[in-house]
Amino acid sequence: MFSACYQFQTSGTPVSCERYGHGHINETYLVITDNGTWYILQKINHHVFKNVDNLMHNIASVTRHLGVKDSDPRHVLTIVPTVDNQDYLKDEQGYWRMYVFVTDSICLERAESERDFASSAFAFGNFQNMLSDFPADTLHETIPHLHDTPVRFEALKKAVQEDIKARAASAQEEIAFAFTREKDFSLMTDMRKSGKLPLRVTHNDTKLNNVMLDANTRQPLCVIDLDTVMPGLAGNDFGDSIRFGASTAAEDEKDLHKVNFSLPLFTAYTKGFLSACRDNLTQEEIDTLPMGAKLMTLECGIRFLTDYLQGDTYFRTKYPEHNLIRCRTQFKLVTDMEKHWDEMNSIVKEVAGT
Ligand code: ADP
Ligand code: GN1
Ligand code: MG
Repeated sequence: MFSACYQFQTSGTPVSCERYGHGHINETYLVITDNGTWYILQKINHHVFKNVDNLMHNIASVTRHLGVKDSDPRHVLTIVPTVDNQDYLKDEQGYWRMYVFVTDSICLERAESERDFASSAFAFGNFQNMLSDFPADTLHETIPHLHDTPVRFEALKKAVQEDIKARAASAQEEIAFAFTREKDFSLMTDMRKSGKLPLRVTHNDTKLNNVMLDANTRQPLCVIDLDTVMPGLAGNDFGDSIRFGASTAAEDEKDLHKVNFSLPLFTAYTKGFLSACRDNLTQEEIDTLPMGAKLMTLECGIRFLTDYLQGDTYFRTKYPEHNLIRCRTQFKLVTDMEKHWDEMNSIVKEVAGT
């Protein structure tokens, strides 16, 4: 066991520490103590999060803000302090933090039903609402330009030009796919710049596996993975959920016939999300929800592609083409969304009652 396990104020002494979950960024472990209490221990990815102090400052202040509104540790992610009363630990292996384990919960890699997906939508919509009175200017930018889509496109162009791993030849079709959509990348950032879209405090990583549901009732419990809570666009939070959860297959499915964009799942998410935060959204924000879905999917596709071209230094991969396979699923979903564009817009209008 890592010595870090013993450096937090746990109830009981840790007796086991096993690798846990399917996150692409941090190393996550389940720690169990001798009195049967469960904790989540994470080795923070310092390559991705350059300033851990700022990162943990964000998480501590956001969870404090949420905790004032709802003190149930199953509803708000709860930091376990170190024995020295700090929010994280630095040792010779890296940076560590511990969270209270959200008990009797499930975390899904795929939507098993429209109802589960709608529950996750409610959780993320509600999360955004609960942070609507959070002082955004006190948050640090933990990943600069995370959803700055034109900047992401420029990064892809540079990776293609440099081609440091000589992989561009094996990704010609994917590169062309992204390049033919160059104009799309600035659609929402331009609206933000001209003041048509407001900046909100958003989660920015609204994957289905970043929300915990009650194992029995399947009701939403808790939004987790708060590393990227920063000012952002409501449509991007909506869109990132759609990208991951409204697909009929896993993010790294190799058989693209199995990867389809599901309109019923899109509808379920739209209903859940808008039921939680519709009253706080502007008409422009509502109108751009489908665009958020397409752009977050396109962006994630080019992030995987860029990482593939650069030698897989960002996302955790299991085999050499893993990022390219992930890119292909995202682009398949973009193609599907383009085919169903009018329907997506009609669904949003109908659910929002506009
Ligand atoms: P990453 O940034 O690598 O995605 P996450 O914080 O999302 O890391 O954690 C990875 C996984 O660990 C989650 O998808 C979830 O299954 C599990 N997990 C994380 N925090 C908790 C928690 N407090 N309670 C229960 N499970 C958790
Ligand atoms: C990463 O950390 P995780 O696995 O929840 C990534 C997201 C991507 C996602 C793709 C901090 O999310 O931005 O959309 O992978 N998180 C970070 O699955 O880069
Ligand atoms: Mg995660």
